[in-house]
Amino acid sequence: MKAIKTEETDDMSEDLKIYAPPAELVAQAHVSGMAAYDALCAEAEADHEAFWARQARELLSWKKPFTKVLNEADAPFFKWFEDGLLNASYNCLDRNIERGLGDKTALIFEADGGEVTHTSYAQLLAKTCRMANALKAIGIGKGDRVIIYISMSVEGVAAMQACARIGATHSVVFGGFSAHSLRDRIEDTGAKAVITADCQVRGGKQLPLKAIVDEALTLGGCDSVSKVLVVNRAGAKVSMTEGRDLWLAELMKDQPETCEPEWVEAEHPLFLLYTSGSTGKPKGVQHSTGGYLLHAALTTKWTFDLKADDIFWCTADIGWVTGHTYITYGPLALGGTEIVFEGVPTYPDAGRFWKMIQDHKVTIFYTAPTAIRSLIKAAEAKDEVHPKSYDLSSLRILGSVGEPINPAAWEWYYQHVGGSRCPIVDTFWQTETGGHMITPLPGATPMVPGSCTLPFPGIAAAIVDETGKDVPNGQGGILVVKKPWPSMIRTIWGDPERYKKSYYPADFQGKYYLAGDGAIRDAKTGYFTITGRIDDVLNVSGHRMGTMEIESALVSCTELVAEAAVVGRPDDTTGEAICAFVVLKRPRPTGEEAKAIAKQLRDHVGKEIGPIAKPKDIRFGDNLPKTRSGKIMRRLLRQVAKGEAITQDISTLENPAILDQLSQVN
Ligand code: 6R9
Repeated sequence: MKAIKTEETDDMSEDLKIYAPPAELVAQAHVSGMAAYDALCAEAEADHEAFWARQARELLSWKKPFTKVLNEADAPFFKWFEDGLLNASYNCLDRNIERGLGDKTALIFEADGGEVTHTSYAQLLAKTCRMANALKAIGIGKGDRVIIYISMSVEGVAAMQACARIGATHSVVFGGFSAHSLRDRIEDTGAKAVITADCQVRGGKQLPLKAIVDEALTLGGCDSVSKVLVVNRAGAKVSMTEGRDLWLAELMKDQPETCEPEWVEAEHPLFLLYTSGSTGKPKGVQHSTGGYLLHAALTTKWTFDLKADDIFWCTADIGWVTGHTYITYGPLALGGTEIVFEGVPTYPDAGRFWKMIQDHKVTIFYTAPTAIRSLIKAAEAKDEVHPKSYDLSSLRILGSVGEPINPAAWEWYYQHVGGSRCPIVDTFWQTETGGHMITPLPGATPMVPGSCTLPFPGIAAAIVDETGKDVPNGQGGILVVKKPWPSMIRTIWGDPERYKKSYYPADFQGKYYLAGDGAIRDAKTGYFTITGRIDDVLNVSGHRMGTMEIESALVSCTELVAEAAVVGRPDDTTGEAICAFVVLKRPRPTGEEAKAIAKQLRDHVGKEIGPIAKPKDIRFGDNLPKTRSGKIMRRLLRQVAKGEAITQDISTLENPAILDQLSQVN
């Protein structure tokens, strides 16, 4: 990988706005300066396996050291460090205590209402072990799957660690998903147990969790579940089914505070996490133990430059991959101190993030562009919630994840949150990649707003055309990764064929990992900019949603909906917004009636998938625009959704009048 040279920086600034990393950060960073970055890239390029093997030996503790690095015999089902034995929870907890960090704070938990609790490494280990023993007591062991449906909490992190400790594979389901989505995941994983809470508390409100688990389990297909373990978060009223449901605290009460880790092979599945693809049901992305944990630790170290006295705050939920890698695994594997926040950025007001940074003296802050954009709006409307009203001088590094960050939001984040002192790491990666793929390193890479800059050392990212040929810089194309890397997806749970088809398609002779995003490299600097998904996946507030999933949810409202097409349209706050075009089984409604039906359909989608999937716009037509062969003209619908003039040839449209109908927002 040819990296840009620092001396080119002056050159580049003629046409690009370049932000150099601050000298004092460069001086003490884990990866200090572009020469160090270049050297790491060169090391990986010279011997890919040796590079990763060195990192795996330096960063992880192995019960039995690996002797094999990469096994490509069954490509694209790659194996890394396959004969090594380790345990993820041992790496995140015990070994930090063995290194003298037992009393160090691992987690600073701040509840929705503002109460703060500190959990030391020794306490987190004790809690994890008691939970691990509790899981064993109900018959969970190595290879069993456990669903975790809980909000941000110490228990949530401990539950993931407890599964890892006994070799059970966890699958965390975001607390915003509906009973139907939860049921689908339970069924697909064949989980033996569900760990949940009575409720979650967000924005001053209690939202049920246990009741949704109860509902999911009545929907059918969940026979594998024999136990539901319930955390008492807020004393909410729940019904407990005799013989199936147990209060977790009661089960843990008499369990010992020690639990011998289950030493697993590096390839043992640490977790499954469901994410949307362009077709069909969400995919259960399977991650390994060794390779995944390695990249979680290495990227936390290099991208966030995590040091012993940092206070790290990743605002993502543990229900998303970002919460897995940069809350549960990466920072803990390095013995860091991190914030776990239960609430929402706008409660009690939109200054909550800034107040928490001030109160906890956060040094590294990692959030999503959509959060930044909504906080910009609030801050510009009211000084009290503007970052300038808080002392944010503890910050040294900022991060962004989940979607492209537009240059205006980048500049605001840089100036107003980072005081023009803190580098922003715009980290491009995916559920499937396990950790950062293309990102600046804060003490090395000169930054350009809106660009995720250069590949992480050891990641062979490239841009190719449809035939797999490299495209020259300055020309857009398809983002691929040319060599396997340790934290990559191993398979789609229960569907290896779909894994192959989705990520190693025949178009590239099955040789390159297909990310599903388009990208372009700057002609001069070689910097990457992600141009958006090239498939039918939307990114709404950093959440991945398949258009097909939302369409199926709409047409599952069989009494009303005949046909539906879903597209994305740009949105100032959420990045993309969901726009649904619907043909009803009854005459096309207008006015108040149309509004009422649109609401009914939104609620239906909320019930089928979860509130995050509710379309922002719903529009009704007598028909959808189709080609002669009956294909829905999605490109046309995207233009209609944006309110743009139609530039496409619509001569094949049977009834052009429907375009007027579909332009009307309800
Ligand atoms: C970690 C995460 C992955 C998709 C990905 C891309 C988009 C993520 C981005 C970004 C531009 C960034 N994406 N980070 N686009 N710049 N820094 O978000 O995983 O939920 O699987 O989403 O998000 O489109 O393909 P996931």
